[in-house]
Amino acid sequence: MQIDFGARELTIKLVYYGPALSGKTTNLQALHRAADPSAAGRLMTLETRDDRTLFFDLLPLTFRDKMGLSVRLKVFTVPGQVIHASTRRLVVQGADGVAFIADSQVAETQGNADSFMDLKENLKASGMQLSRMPLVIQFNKRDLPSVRSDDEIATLAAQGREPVYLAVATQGEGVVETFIGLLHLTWSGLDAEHDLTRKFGFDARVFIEEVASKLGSQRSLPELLGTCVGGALDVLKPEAVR
Ligand SMILES: Nc1nc2c(ncn2[C@@H]2O[C@H](COP(=O)(O)OP(=O)(O)O)[C@@H](O)[C@H]2O)c(=O)[nH]1
Ligand SMILES: [Mg+2]
Repeated sequence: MQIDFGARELTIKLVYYGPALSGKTTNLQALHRAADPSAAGRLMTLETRDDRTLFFDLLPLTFRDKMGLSVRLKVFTVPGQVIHASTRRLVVQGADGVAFIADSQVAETQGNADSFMDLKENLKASGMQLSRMPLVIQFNKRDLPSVRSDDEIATLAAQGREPVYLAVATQGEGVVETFIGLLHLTWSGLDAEHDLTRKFGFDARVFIEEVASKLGSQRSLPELLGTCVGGALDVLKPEAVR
């Protein structure tokens, strides 16, 4: 995170991580489509001819609260292919929060696990710890046949502390929910570390609801946060939302 007290501006870095072709770029495209033009910058995406992300994607989003505080969210994706390890390492540097986009197809189970280990190692290489990183997990491609069952994912989710979301990113389903969960968790972590709410006189709940509405969601924050199918519900319980 970068803080500019003079300009009352915060810049937060969010990273969409996961195996190749799990739907990271598709999540950003759906967010970009959903976002009010006043909030969204240009989605920068660099792809090779086979539709795969070569470097990374970047979606800049900017929101201003009523007190004049600007919050800039830089949302990145990493390229999933094994050969792009060094790019992934660069992109996770300085991340404030991570959304791990898993592919729900049974055949991709090992690919998800490998990518998760890779995330852990790349964070470590940058002096960060996965266990201290605000993290949400999305199981994408729920529309495909041969996906892991809802029950199986709920069981997995119950074992970890990370909020888990189900999504069909191509149809925009679960995309805003995942993003708001990530933003909420990331903000809570940054606030605990830097006391942002007090320093800026900032109302996080009002702000995150404003972000959700600029992303086209009419739902209240507790409702949005409640869409996760497991994980750290204690962090995400409505009364924990300030
Ligand atoms: N059926 C289905 N296809 C998806 C979904 N999300 C992404 N895809 C497709 O999966 C492929 C890879 O998606 P992309 O976002 O480029 O993956 P990335 O490598 O993680 O950035 C593309 O052909 C997408 O259209 C989904 O929810 N359902
Ligand atoms: Mg991509």
